[in-house]
Amino acid sequence: MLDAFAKVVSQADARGEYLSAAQVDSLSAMVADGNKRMDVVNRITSNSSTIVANAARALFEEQPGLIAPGGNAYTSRRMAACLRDMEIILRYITYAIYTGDASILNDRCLNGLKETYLALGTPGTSVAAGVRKMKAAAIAIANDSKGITSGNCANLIAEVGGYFDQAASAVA
Ligand code: PEB
Repeated sequence: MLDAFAKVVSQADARGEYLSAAQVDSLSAMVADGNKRMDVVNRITSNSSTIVANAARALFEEQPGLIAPGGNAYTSRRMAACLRDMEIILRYITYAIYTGDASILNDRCLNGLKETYLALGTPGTSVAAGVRKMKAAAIAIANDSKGITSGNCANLIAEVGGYFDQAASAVA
């Protein structure tokens, strides 16, 4: 489990060198944007139930077979497992955003998840579609300019989107 700082330090250590100027610059940029990063996580966290519920609703509307008899989210037990999985994935994505590094997301959540879904008969491509819906909702919430000082968040939002993309492609 790494964060953006530990990651470049371990890379530099592997070469037996100090951090490069480019590495220092990118860490400085991360520090300068630190409040934005915390704000983005805070917004996603405080809207997590809405993000999950709306993404699931949209997914079932698009793929009604999932909630029809025989579907993988049919019966309230499976529906609950599905909503829980989406919540878990979103939570690990917030950890990646906090730390600026996807290793905790990869190691503790995505690693082996595709195989788990295969074994369960859960369609991974449907989980991926659900994750992409959460991505759209989370980014809309994070980018909402109401009530905040406006600034350039393009890099940060691209990074956030990248974590959702990694989660979606890991299970599809
Ligand atoms: C991953 N999901 C399920 C299980 C596990 C995970 C390990 C089996 C055990 C259980 O039921 O609890 N657990 C989950 C996760 C981590 C973890 C991400 C990460 C750390 O520890 N069904 C659908 C949708 C999708 C879905 C496409 C989007 O139709 C999910 C939601 N996951 C789903 C369902 C089950 C499940 C289990 C329905 C139950 C399947 C079953 O028991 O038949």
